Amino acid sequence: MRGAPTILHLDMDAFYAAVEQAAKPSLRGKPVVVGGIGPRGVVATASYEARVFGVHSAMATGQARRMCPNAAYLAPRFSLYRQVSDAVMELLHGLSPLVEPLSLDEAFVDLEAGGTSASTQAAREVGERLRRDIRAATGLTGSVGLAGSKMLAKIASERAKPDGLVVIAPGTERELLAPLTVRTLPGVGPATAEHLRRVGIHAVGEMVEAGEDELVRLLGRAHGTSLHAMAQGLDDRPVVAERDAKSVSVEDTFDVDLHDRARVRSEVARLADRCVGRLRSAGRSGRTVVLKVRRYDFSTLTRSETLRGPTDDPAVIREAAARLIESVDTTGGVRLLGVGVSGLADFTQEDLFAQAATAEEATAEEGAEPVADAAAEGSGVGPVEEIAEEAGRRRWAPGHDVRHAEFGAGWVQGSGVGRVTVRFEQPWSEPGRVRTFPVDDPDLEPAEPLPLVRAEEGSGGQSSPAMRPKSWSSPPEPPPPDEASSP
Ligand code: TTP
Ligand code: MG
Ligand code: MG
Repeated sequence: MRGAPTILHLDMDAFYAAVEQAAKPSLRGKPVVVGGIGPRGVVATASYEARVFGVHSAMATGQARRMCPNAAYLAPRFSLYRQVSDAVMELLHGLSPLVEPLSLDEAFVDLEAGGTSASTQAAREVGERLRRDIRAATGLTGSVGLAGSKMLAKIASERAKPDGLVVIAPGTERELLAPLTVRTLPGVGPATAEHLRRVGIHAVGEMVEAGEDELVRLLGRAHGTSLHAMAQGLDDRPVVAERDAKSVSVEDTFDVDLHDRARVRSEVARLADRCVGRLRSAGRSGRTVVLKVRRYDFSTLTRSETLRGPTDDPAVIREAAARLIESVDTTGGVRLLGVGVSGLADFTQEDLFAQAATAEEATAEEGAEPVADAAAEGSGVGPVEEIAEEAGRRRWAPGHDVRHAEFGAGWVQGSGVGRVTVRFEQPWSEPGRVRTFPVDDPDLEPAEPLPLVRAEEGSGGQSSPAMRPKSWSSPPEPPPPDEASSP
């Protein structure tokens, strides 16, 4: 816990949707939903304009379409999000060597480690400048939280959303946390919250009042002790530079050796859930589940199982840990149990969407089927929203970039019944016009995303070349002389 708010948490606003709005002038200020657009698709995120209608991350896209039929529904473009993320992370690295990314759009920064003086004023100035630099380099807004600990910095950036900055002055943490739901604390997932609810604890302040002994009784020693501290705003977790953390684990030592096999199993399940809580609060996922058992005679053994891909799914990790404990003889009694996950990776969600997209692609390539798919998906929805694959070869995903031999750069607004509708505009142009082509028009081809901010050589503007990601430092090809790019 620091005396000055020099831990910074940044989270970009409506990240994927904001990138799409920056790329597509006609969508600025409008509801935009990015996610799986197939029949079983899930919303990755929605622009704030779409959130007004109740659309949010992880909702079925079908449900979103019913709530907000007029939004633009776009397939994600991960490579572009990654490029923008790299540009933002580069700016963060300019502030301090200690940058801990939690996902593509989010990171902690230890400003003191970067030489910012330990004062509210200095921290606030760095935060405001960062927001301006992000805007200049990417055209996007991010929200910044500043506090004396990671937990509070993250709460601050949530309060700052969208497009703001909030400082939590050291010394006010306890008061600020007291009325908030227990779920605010890192490490309180649905299971722990339910545990607490059953004994009448809903708010963070009630956790403090319950006292450490009671929390330890309810949640076990390690978890109870750490949550009691967190509830008072005492959070000493350091900002860990990226890639330093290779595994996440939790363990409990029991006051009395466990002999009952059923109890051992239930403790393992509980530890697995806690481990998932840690994993998720770090925004990560892992491939190898590790079980640690210390027996009555202090002999300690570990067992591990490697999954096919990284996960942060509590059910999957719980089941793996359950299989592992079955291979351990615990008849003499157990002093300690631990569950860990290693082989950590980031961005589980992206992986899931990438898999979903591949699956959709695979279906789309099977010939006659996709037409039926498109028809099913299109029921009750405007035809421009569909992905269809009539020709059986080319697939025009809504939102993806194209280039037309005559009209230049644009993006797919929709396709269906043998036609594809393209809007010809670029990130730096006025909103462009729409034109429709046959899906197999030889003049039309898929294209790479354009940079969001055009490099202006030697301009006196506020953006300097250093702020742009390396991959964007050369100007893109000039827009073709078509009517859509008139300045
Ligand atoms: P978030 O930072 O949680 O959300 P956001 O940036 O869209 O909106 P805000 O922070 O302003 O509330 O997630 C960052 C990106 O991660 C998001 O734009 C899309 C992706 N994502 C998913 O793919 N699935 C999800 O369930 C969530 C929460 C996010
Ligand atoms: Mg965000
Ligand atoms: Mg985020």
